[in-house]
Amino acid sequence: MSKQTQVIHIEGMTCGGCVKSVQDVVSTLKGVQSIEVSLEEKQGTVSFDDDVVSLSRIVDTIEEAGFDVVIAD
Ligand SMILES: [Cu+2]
Repeated sequence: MSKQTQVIHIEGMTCGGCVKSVQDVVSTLKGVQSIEVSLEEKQGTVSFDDDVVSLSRIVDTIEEAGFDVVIAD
């Protein structure tokens, strides 16, 4: 596999600033093509190249920013 899109559930976002924080930290990761975050759905859709960055690295980055992540299948 290389390019893939994953939907993740993000807990702890309360406002647009939180959404921006998540988007900002994830977009700085090498290998991430895009991330869209919905505050209402508590969900993020991230497209990335898993030859360059792992999903767990992305999850760790979001958690380091102060949010909790649940991977949806
Ligand atoms: Cu906030």
